[in-house]
Amino acid sequence: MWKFVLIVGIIAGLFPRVTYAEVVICYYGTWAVNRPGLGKFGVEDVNPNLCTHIIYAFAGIDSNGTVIPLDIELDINMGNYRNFTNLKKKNTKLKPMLAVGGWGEGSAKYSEMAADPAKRQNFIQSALDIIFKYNFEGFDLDWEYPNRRDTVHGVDDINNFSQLVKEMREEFDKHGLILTAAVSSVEASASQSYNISAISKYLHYVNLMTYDMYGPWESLTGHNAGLHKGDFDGTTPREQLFTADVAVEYWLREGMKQLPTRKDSTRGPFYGHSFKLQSENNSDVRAPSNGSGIAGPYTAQAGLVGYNEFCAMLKSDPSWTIRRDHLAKVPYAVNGLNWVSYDDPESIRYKVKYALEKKLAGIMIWSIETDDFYNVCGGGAYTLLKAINDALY
Ligand SMILES: *[C@@H]1O[C@H](CO)[C@@H](O)[C@H](O)[C@H]1NC(C)=O
Ligand SMILES: *[C@@H]1O[C@H](CO)[C@@H](O)[C@H](O)[C@H]1NC(C)=O
Ligand SMILES: *[C@@H]1O[C@H](CO)[C@@H](O)[C@H](O)[C@H]1NC(C)=O
Ligand SMILES: *[C@@H]1O[C@H](CO)[C@@H](O)[C@H](O)[C@H]1NC(C)=O
Ligand SMILES: *[C@@H]1O[C@H](CO)[C@@H](O)[C@H](O)[C@H]1NC(C)=O
Ligand SMILES: CC(=O)N[C@H]1CO[C@H](CO)[C@@H](O)[C@@H]1O
Repeated sequence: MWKFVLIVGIIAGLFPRVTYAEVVICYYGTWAVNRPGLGKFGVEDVNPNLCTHIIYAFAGIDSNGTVIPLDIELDINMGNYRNFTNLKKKNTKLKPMLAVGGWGEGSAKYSEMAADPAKRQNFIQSALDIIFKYNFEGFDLDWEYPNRRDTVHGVDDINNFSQLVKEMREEFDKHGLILTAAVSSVEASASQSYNISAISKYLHYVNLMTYDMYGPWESLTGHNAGLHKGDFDGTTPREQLFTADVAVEYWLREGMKQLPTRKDSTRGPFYGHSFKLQSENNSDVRAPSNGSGIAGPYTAQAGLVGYNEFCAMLKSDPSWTIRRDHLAKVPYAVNGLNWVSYDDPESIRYKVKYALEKKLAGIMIWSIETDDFYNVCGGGAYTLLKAINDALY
């Protein structure tokens, strides 16, 4: 593996510090190829020079644990797997990987697969088959989540997942393949799903999903991905624990490794959550909220907006007010009853700086197809990815 070593100058404090980062891991939600207008994002729209690893989301599994394409027409018949791994021809250092799982796959099949030695072998061998057939260079496990949701084997999922990761790494090492996993980040969730020290031994990178901390499913507004405790945070356990930095500290304490010995990365979201306020009179963080707010024109899902969609709204409608939570290091925007928590180049730079300070392996992005890849908003094409790369290198 290659490694970037950088010096980012003097971090506020007593001494200059050398910092490292080696990865920008980019998830690509391949369904974006079906979005209308300027929201359409196909493999040909990927800038292969702004990521070190790019992950195709998602493959699934069948009831035997066999890895299967979730969209055979797109993935196979239309050549999307092949086109995706061909991105390597444009950047020979790029590592194209395939993610299996995701929210839509649920937990049950994965719980069954991980509990059964034969199905685990089936899973690993079929993963290898796809990897070799289509020239992927690694695999990302997105089981959402062991011992949660519609799990079959409950708490046994924890050790079974460790076992799966161990067996998979042993097999992958024979072929020089990369193994990563996307994991829930905050202690309240992660402690139900993982033996962190066990999986940290076998994963090349741990992709911490440090987002969805607050969303429109709750009765109060809050940051999707606050880096630190914010201006409005009180002393409840919820407010004390649901931030990216507290989640990272938890994982480090439990055995996730830092550079240069080992590698893990934290994740920045390229989307925001939208809320509907109960009253214009209270539009702060922790204001009473009444469900999902605006949807984006391309992602078309109430309660969620891509950065590309939201920056265009901010640009075209002057009635939005942007505020910043100076402690949490994230912006939010208010317009009448509409309230949106999101990330922008400034908040992304803080996250990169934090990752460097903590000697994490780098930054993970969910997901590149909602970046402003066409420069609709004037921040430059691939605004957020560029901000990450500029801050890192
Ligand atoms: C699972 O494996 C069994 C035994 O090999 C086979 O009969 C069955 O068709 C498989 N199921 C799927 C969904 O492929
Ligand atoms: C894959 O690339 C080929 C050749 O450029 C192209 O004809 C095809 O449409 C691409 N497939 C997809 C799904 O974009
Ligand atoms: C977690 O894994 C470690 C390392 O494999 C092991 O020593 C420890 O006993 C496990 N913890 C639990 C609670 O199973
Ligand atoms: C919440 O929204 C619904 C309509 O979606 C409205 O009928 C209700 O009055 C609102 N509740 C509050 C407390 O604002
Ligand atoms: C907002 O505040 C104004 C002035 O205090 C008050 O008249 C109004 O009823 C309040 N609106 C709501 C929805 O609480
Ligand atoms: C390694 C391990 O803990 N295996 C367990 C996986 O789950 C099954 C079903 O609950 C258990 O029987 C195994 O002991």
